[in-house]
Amino acid sequence: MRRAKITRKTAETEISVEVNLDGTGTYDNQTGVGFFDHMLDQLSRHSLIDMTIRAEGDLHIDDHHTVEDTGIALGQALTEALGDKKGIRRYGECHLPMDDAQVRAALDLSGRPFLVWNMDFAAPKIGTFDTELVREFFQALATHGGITLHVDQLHGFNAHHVAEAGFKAVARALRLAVETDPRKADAIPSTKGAL
Ligand SMILES: [Mn+2]
Repeated sequence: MRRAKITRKTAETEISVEVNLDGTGTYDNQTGVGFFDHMLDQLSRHSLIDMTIRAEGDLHIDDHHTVEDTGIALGQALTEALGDKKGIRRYGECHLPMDDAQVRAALDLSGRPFLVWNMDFAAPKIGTFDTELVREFFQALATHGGITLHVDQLHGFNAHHVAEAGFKAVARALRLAVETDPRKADAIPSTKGAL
């Protein structure tokens, strides 16, 4: 069963994340940050990873701790659900267009966290949401999910479209990477024998 549940509590946030890698993309995400919930829903729907996320953070300060710590907990949940990574495809990529925006995501479930980030938001805010938090989320996800993650904006001027294309591109790439490769379902996809 490739599932995990993580709970994480600090002085700044209290978060629970449940994932099922072999899901159908059903989700119930409530962080108190509307735009972020919208993005987490996209991440689930387009990766087909079921996600239930609850976050209660110090939103009276700003959204930063809530967004970053949700990325940490989701990364930890992915790591736990993937286990020894036996049989997975490991790599995934996607060019995701959304109206004016196109974002490319390429990732490796390598166990070696690394983020390459080439996104340029034309506006500092989407509604009340700080666009710089998109990077904070993916940095936390890559670090705690053990993901080598490259996200590149190829086109786009509307910040909502660019952000959403980014989440969808990563979702699609994740879907490919976590899926089982039926040609090699019994082996860890590395010549080192471990990931
Ligand atoms: Mn949208």
